Amino acid sequence: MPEISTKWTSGAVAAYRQPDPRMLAEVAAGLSAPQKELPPKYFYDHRGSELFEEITRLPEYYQTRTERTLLETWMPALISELGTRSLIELGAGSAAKSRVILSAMRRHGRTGFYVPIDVSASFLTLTAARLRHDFPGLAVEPILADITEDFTAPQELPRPALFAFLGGTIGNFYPPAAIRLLSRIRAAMSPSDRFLMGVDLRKDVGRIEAAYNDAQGVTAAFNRNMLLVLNHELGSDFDTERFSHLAFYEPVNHRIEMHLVSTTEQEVRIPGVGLLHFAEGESIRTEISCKHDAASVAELFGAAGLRIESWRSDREGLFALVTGVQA
Ligand code: SAH
Ligand code: AVI
Repeated sequence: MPEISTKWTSGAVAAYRQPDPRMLAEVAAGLSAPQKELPPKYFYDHRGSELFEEITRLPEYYQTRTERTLLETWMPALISELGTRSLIELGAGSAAKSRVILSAMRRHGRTGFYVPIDVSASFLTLTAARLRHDFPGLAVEPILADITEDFTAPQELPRPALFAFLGGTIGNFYPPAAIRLLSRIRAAMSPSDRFLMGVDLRKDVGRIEAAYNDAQGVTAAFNRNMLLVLNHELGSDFDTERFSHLAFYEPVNHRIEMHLVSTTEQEVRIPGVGLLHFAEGESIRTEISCKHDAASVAELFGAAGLRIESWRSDREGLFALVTGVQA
């Protein structure tokens, strides 16, 4: 049995002499748009996943610790009430917070079934190995897949299942893509299953912007790492020193935008794409991180055939955990 079923053959495992055709096409399309743009999934090679873990521990990044407290407060009762036997998690990363759910499942006598889905290949392998070690008896079946594409959850899941999408990662999707993803999750659910999603809430702009402009520069390193991923996977010659980190709140669409700004006029070569020109001050948008409220989540859910069942947020209204059922 392979340790990981590969549903997405990414550049992450290919040498740059044979670049992944999908990656090449996405990069070519994104960098030829008037506002140059790259998909945020390309942050996450092993180093990118490690940098994200560092972000989660930053004092400015309130999201992870707030969501963890919500999970610790709510999961024991929710898991007991639902009788959850399987956890399927999209964009699982280190699964650090998922352990709260898995512990609640174990406490209720269900050793269970865990399916972490992620694009970050070697990090996913590590996460799976650590969980197998720490949760003896837990069946861990990682899936290397791009959740912006069709992905298939295992058919024979012990039910009821909980589909989890934590961390506020839904915010990294433009609304049409978010609705497509939520619709696919809904299609994979049975009536007894639940969807659990973490959402970063709209709040004081200063607080949000600080979370993406940390004093230690970890978010800046995470942002620049995308250029190193491109250099490694596609053989491009981005000089990370010539791009600076920019993150700001865009109030019309309620989102953080992260950009890499060219600090000089320069040319960058990407084999298979060509020579790209950057004017001084021209940027590549590398990520959006949409902030939500109950109405915007209800809208996304409604468009995907889901209905909000319950909503929990912290006292300060920083972050929420929401459960959904098929509408
Ligand atoms: N759920 C974790 C990690 C969030 S970081 C937490 O809450 O802390 C976002 C995660 O989603 C990363 O692990 C990244 O590798 C994964 N990811 C990003 N884009 C993805 C995509 N298109 N398909 C699958 N996984 C993706
Ligand atoms: C994974 N995602 C929810 C993070 C976010 O906050 O949008 C990624 C991130 N980007 C910069 N810092 C963290």
